[in-house]
Amino acid sequence: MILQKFVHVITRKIANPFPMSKRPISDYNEFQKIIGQAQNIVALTGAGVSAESGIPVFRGAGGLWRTHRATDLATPTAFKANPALVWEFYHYRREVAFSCQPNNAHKALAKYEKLCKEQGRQFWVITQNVDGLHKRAGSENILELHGCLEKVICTKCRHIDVNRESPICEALRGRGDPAKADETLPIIPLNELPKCSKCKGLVRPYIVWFGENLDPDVLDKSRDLVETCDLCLVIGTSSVVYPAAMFAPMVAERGKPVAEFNLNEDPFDDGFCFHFSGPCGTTLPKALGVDLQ
Ligand code: BJW
Ligand code: ZN
Repeated sequence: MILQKFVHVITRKIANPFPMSKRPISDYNEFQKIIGQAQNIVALTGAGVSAESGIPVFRGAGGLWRTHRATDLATPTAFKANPALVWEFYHYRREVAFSCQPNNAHKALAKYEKLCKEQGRQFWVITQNVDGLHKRAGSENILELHGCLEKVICTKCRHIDVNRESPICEALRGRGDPAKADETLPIIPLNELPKCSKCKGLVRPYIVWFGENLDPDVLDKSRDLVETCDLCLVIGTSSVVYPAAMFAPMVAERGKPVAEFNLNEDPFDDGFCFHFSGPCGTTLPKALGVDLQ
């Protein structure tokens, strides 16, 4: 164990280009030197990357839907207890996501991926987001760790459908607006909730909820990328939800540079090389050196 820690400290010191610095630095020029030489880059994204598109984050201000914490509705227990309420929440989330546009952070990542492709370098986005905005911005190498809002899965036969209809069923029309105190409306009966196109069973959002396993193929591919990348960007995530939360620290443990982009002033981990504080719609295009005009 002690030997393992010693190896980590040594590898970090070798790979960290700024051994005198105790904390991550915010030097755009130095970052550009590192990213310009990186061959396998991973960008791990969270809710903060979509905040400037108008999609609320989960924790902190904006994390409530009516009186409920968003993370309390994103559970299998909540769905079992009240599928209509959870569907109202997701119907609202779908309407918001489908009507929002990718912002400069999504666009910068997509543009940088294209540049990497032209130069024979590898660039992947591993996202915790379910809003589909990376794809709509033009990113192609995307792994969606927590599912996506435009898919549903049958609770009976497990059939997965892509469904961008809004509302997804007639009973949800006009429901779910958090600003309207419509929890006094009658609960939508089970047989009026969205149904499977194959077996007519109840479908649920294709989202990974707390306590549920991630898609094993997505998880394996993500781990492979995290274990082999030579640079990791960690953008707009509180890094509290596992397994995603361990990815950037795993890269730092291997002695490879990690660059964090977050509104927070303080870095998540002092083992990261870079920390760029501020809205990532501004910091990320600047750091990647892409022109979005
Ligand atoms: C900006 C910005 C701007 C804002 N610019 N920045 C103990 C140890 C290890 C694991 C566990 C444990 N106890 C329980 C677990 C398991 C659990 C877990 O991690 N719990 C933790 C809370 C402790 N994990 C799971 O259950 C996962 N499954 C799993 O591990 O299976 C195996 C297993 C099961 C059971 C036990 C043990 C193992 C599944 C996790 C599924 C997460 N699902 C959700 C909801 C679904 C998505 C949806 O409906 O949309 O995913 S939860 C929610 O959190 C959502 C997000 O993807 C996820 C992460 O949140 P994120 O993206 O970081 O958002 P925020 O709001 O937290 O942060 C936003 C950040 O942006 C902030 O830092 C801002 O400052 C910043 N920001 N504006 C830059 N403009
Ligand atoms: Zn079915």
